[in-house]
Amino acid sequence: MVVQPVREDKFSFGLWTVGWRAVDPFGDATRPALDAVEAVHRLSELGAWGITFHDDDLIPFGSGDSAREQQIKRFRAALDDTGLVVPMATTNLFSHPVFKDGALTSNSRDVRRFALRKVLRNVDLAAELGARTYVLWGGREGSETDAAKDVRAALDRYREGIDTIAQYVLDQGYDLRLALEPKPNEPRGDIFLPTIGHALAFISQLEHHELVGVNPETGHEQMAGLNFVHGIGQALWQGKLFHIDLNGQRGPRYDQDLIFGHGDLLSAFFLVDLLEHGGYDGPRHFDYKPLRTEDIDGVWASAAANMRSYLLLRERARAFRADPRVQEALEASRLPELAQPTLAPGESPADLKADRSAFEDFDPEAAGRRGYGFAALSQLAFEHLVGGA
Ligand SMILES: [Mn+2]
Repeated sequence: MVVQPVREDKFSFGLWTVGWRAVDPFGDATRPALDAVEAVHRLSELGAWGITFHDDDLIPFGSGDSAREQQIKRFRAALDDTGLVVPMATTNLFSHPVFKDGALTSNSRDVRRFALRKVLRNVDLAAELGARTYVLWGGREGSETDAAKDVRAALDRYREGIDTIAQYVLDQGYDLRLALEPKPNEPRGDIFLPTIGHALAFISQLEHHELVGVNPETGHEQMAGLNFVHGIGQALWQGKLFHIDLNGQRGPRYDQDLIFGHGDLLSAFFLVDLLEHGGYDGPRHFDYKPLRTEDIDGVWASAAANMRSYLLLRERARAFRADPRVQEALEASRLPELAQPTLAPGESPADLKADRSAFEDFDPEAAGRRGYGFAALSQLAFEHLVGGA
């Protein structure tokens, strides 16, 4: 099947994904460094729409001002040459040893102030390059031992940090929203805001909550043993899905960052179905790592594979939705009925109490014998997914 990504598909990649040199806790780099300008050109040729970066991916930590300006100029020229956009940027608050106890929640106040300055500096660059989303992944915001942190004080500082960044965005008049990225563990034993649910609850406590949403990652939620599709469903429901990181993961273990679809395939199918039919029109951003076994050709093959996986799943999801047997099975499963409010328009709790059909005359035994047909519906999804429908 011919599937060719186009700009309208809004596929984007982190510079750190294709640029990953495959250093892991047990082994050295297996690939040479990749120049940002080459990444822009190669991704553009493959049909991607955008590229994203941590400040330190583009400009090495500690670079002087002129080296920084020079690198930004080269990067911008590559964007202009190709038409690739920068939809999102983020900050590296986890690699340098200064952040070993976290950044916005470090026990050291001077480290927290340095971290905030590092974020604000890159927020300026993000706005300058036209980014609309600024992601904050709390890589080392957390601990290995519960003796090391007062969680309530840490969350006070986390809130102060995010509100300060949001206030800066407002003061500067930037057209930028913040997106928190949850992850349960790795690199630290326990990370604050470990799941989509924790992040959404935290956002409700912010002064500038309207400016802050989430950037959930497939693998991060699955590392916690949670259903990613349900998490995305709730983020959409709350109007908080500002950005998404797509990849593959096989169950609760270390963060695998596999190619999208190369983990829980059924979940990937239902996720694409949700994104395509659930009103999400933001970037389809891949946050994956090319396998450590790959040379540079394998890197580009894997980048293309992410987009192909998404497009094939989108095709299958559309066929699933268009199949009259699926429409019938959905009816039989009473799914359309779920969209019907439980109370009638204007009905009060007292009206409900007065409705004998709801209780006194209701036959729970008969309703308990009702079959829902979910097995047949689920099998139809499976058959569309494997091309057997
Ligand atoms: Mn990951």
